[in-house]
Order: sequence, then C-alpha cells, then structure tokens
Amino acid sequence: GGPASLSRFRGALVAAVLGDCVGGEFEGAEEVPMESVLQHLNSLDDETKGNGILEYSDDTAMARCVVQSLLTRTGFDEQDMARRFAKEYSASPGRGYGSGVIQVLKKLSSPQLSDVYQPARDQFNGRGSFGNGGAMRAAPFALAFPDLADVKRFARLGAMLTHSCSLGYNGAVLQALAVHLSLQGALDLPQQFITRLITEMEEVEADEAARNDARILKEAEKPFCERLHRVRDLMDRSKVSIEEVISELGNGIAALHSVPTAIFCVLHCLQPRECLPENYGGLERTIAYSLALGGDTDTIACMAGAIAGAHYGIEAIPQSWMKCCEGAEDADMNAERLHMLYHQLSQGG
Ligand code: F2R
Ligand code: MG
Ligand code: MG
Repeated sequence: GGPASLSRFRGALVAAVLGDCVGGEFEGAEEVPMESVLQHLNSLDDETKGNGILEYSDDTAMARCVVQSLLTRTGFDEQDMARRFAKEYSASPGRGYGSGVIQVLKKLSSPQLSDVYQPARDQFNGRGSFGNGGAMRAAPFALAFPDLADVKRFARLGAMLTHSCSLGYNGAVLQALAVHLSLQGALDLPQQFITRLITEMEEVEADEAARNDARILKEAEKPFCERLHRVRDLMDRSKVSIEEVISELGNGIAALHSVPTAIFCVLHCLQPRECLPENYGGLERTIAYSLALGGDTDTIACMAGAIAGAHYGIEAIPQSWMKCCEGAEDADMNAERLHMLYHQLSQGG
C-alpha cells in the first residue's frame, strides 16, 4: 500500500502482537539457536497439532490500553490512559510485567492520586525506570497522530506514566518515530531512514534532562544517537554475527539495549539472509531474527514487528501465525479505527 495505507496500519498493530506472543517462548533465554526458532515458528503452521493460543504479555496488554485510550478520547488523555493501565493490571496481573513497574501500576489505581506522573517519578530512588516498558507500547502513538511533533510529544508523555528516566521515555520516542517513518514508506530507502532517525534523536537528546540522565548513568552524551550510529555501521557490513549484534546493541530489558536492536532487526531483514529460510518474506525474517537474539525476545520482536508491519503491510503476515496469537484479531480491528482517527486528525478534525 501507499504511505499511511490501511494495510500498513493493520500490519503494524498485528505484527506487534505476533512478536509479543511468539517471542514469549524465548524471553530471558541466553542463547536461542535459529533451529529452535524455526521449529517454534513452523509449529504455528502445523494445524494437525491443534495449537493452543499463544497468550500475549504485558507488551500487548499495555499497548491495548494505549489504543483504547487514544480512540475513546480521540487523542492523548493522561488520566484516562493511567486509569486503563491500572485497571488492566489489576484484572490480569500475571502477564509478565517488569518487577518495578508493578509498584507504579498499583499506585495508579489509588483514587487519592492527584498527579498521575508522580508514581513513575518515585521509581528507583527517584531516578525513574529506564526499562523498555514505555517503548514496547509506543507504536499506537504513531498510528494515531499524523504530525511528527505530536508523535514525539505524546509517545514521551505516554511513556512517562511509568518511565520517568529519559533513557526509558526516549526509547518510546525512538520506537514511535521508527513506526511513523515506516508508515510513510521510509524503509524503501534504508540509509535515509536511519539518517532521519539520528537527526530526530539528536534534537530529542539535546534536552537538559536527557543530558543529565546520560551523565549520571555514565552513558554516551546522546545514548540513543550513539546506538543508532552503531546500527548504521552494522547495516553497512555484509556479514554480521548474532554475537556481534548482541555485544554492539544489546538484547536486554533496558530501552537503550532493545529499541535500537529492534530497529536493526528490521533493517537487517529487508534482504534475504543465509541463516533464514528462503521461503520467508521480510516480516517473517524480522520476527525470526529477533527471536534468535535471545534476551528480551517478546519485546524486541514486538517492537520490530510494529516497524516491519508498517512497512510490509497486513498481506505479509501468515494467516496461520495470526490464528495462534491472542489479541491478533482485536489488533486488526483496532488498526482500522486508528487509521480513521489518523486521517481525521490529518484533515485537522
Ligand atoms: N518483566 C519481563 N520479563 C521478565 C520476567 C517475566 C516472567 N517470565 C513472568 O512470566 O512473569 N518482561 C516485561 O518487562 C519488560 C518491560 O519492563 P518495564 O515495564 O520497563 O518494567 P520496569 O520494572 O520499570 O523495568 C524493568 C527492569 O529494568 C531494571 N531497571 C529499570 N530502571 C532501572 C533503574 N533506574 N535502576 C536500576 N534498574 C532499573 C529493573 O531490573 C527493572 O525491573 C519487557 O521485557 C516486558 O516484556
Ligand atoms: Mg512481555
Ligand atoms: Mg519482554
């Protein structure tokens, strides 16, 4: 489809759910042989196995809250979004949430709470979380707001409800930017895509709070920009091992160690790769490759899935995968509603 087509919206939201559901199998594993990944993915095609449903985790649970809030409020409403996070957590606490964020979600359910951003500020002795929980649910901001400044602003504020450290919320901004650009067709020119991300993040990370956090955490002056430069270097190489990707970019639970990694997975899998089946299309390659990195597989595959899905569209998603994943059909329906909201807002409505 063309830029911002319905197919791209559906691809983005559905592939994010798929990444989360199929990635859950390997979350936390140190080494994941590609053979195990392919076995897992092949089993989704095997109807004779009568596959059960693969459940979604916190990544999708929170993204669903973001989607419902943006649709119901026709825009960003922090009170409404915070209420939905708290309600979702109390209804279904066993979705594999991060151990820190649980405290925030409990506090957000208090009727006495006057500032919905305060619980997040109190995390980790007042330093705030740098986990990837804000980034994992950032894609819907790119699917609701056509304007780049809105995408950046609301992805940041939406993440700050749980992640007040700039290394947490700027990960969400980067993820939303990547989905936004992909939706416009920017992955047709991968070099320009990565350059554009670096340019945008240069501005985002010039912020005083970001500079302070980077200094305190002993990171590079502009940590996400520095990682994106590493992504560009790896992209330019004809062969890159999984070990190099992990050591250069990371595969962990911190936004800094997972959002640039997810972006790399998408870029690396734009072309066929020796380690992946020839009959796989780009979206299948992206999900399989994300899983083979090990570590935070559900979240990296979820984020890579959103960016790749916005590029390849819904047609690239195997039906058999979709059928196995809890929440995939809901995501498909919600994508249509977000598409309408996006076009309504782009006409100044
Ligand atoms: N939590 C998980 N997976 C682990 C176990 C799940 C288990 N298998 C199960 O079945 O229950 N996955 C999910 O968590 C990630 C998103 O986490 P989020 O929302 O960012 O949480 P949190 O608690 O804010 O941060 C995560 C951890 O990062 C470390 N951390 C963050 N900020 C820190 C700081 N300022 N100082 C020190 N450490 C900090 C802490 O260890 C946090 O617990 C996703 O992977 C999602 O899938
Ligand atoms: Mg998860
Ligand atoms: Mg995870």
